[in-house]
Amino acid sequence: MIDVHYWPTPNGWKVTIMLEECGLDYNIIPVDIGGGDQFKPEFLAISPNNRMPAIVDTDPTGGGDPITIFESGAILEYLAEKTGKFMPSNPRDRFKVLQWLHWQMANLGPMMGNANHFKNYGKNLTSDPKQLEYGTKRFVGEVDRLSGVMDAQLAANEYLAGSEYSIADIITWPWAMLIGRLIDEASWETYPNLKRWVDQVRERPAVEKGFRIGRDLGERELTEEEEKSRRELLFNQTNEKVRHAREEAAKLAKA
Ligand SMILES: N[C@@H](CCC(=O)N[C@@H](CS)C(=O)NCC(=O)O)C(=O)O
Repeated sequence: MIDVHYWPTPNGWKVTIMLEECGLDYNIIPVDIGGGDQFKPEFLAISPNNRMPAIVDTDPTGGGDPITIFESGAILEYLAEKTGKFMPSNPRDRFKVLQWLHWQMANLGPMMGNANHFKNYGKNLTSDPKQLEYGTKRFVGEVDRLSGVMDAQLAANEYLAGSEYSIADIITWPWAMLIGRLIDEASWETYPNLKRWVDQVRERPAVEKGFRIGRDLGERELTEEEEKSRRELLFNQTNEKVRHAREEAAKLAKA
């Protein structure tokens, strides 16, 4: 059985979509990132960067003790290896997939996260619009550039890594499908091949199902007080603030 430490966000959906695609059994363990679950010592012992998703496989590849994995890219590689699905076995094609998987992790995910921060969250964090201008321009600009990179790749290929659907598509789709919402819906006209692929991947039943897992978890209307503490928690993280939780996690790991 696989325990998935999860909250319904693009990085979480990558894992539920992959599990649905592979037909693996799993348990959802909610990590309410607005409520601070990511700082609980028992979670930090699994995911030391205080970010979800993370998994614990109690029946791991190769046998032995349960295996814990954080970082969605590593999780998808592990599940692909465990099931022999969505990653080719020959090195030439495998590395085509892996280069796009790492591209998503290092480029599209972080740039979209930062673009969203400056463009949307920022206005609740500062009353000075000037502070947001440069960051918005820089990161929305990068998202536009990266959308062009995908569009060109998808003009020449059905899927991101070539002719086969793979973990490169599974890891990229949950972010890429939000590009219209982040830039503006009209921007899809600039990336017609990307739009074709977003719609095509969405038609897969496992994608639709994985994307809906735990939808209700994030839907509760928050009070103003809860919103304020959520902002404080998510956007004021320093070494000093998480030190205590990390020390508790280290004690737990030793016990
Ligand atoms: N590179 C990580 C990113 C994970 C990540 O940023 N998760 C966010 C939610 S989408 C999170 O857990 N945030 C909690 C926090 O900011 O404290 C991955 O792909 O697994």
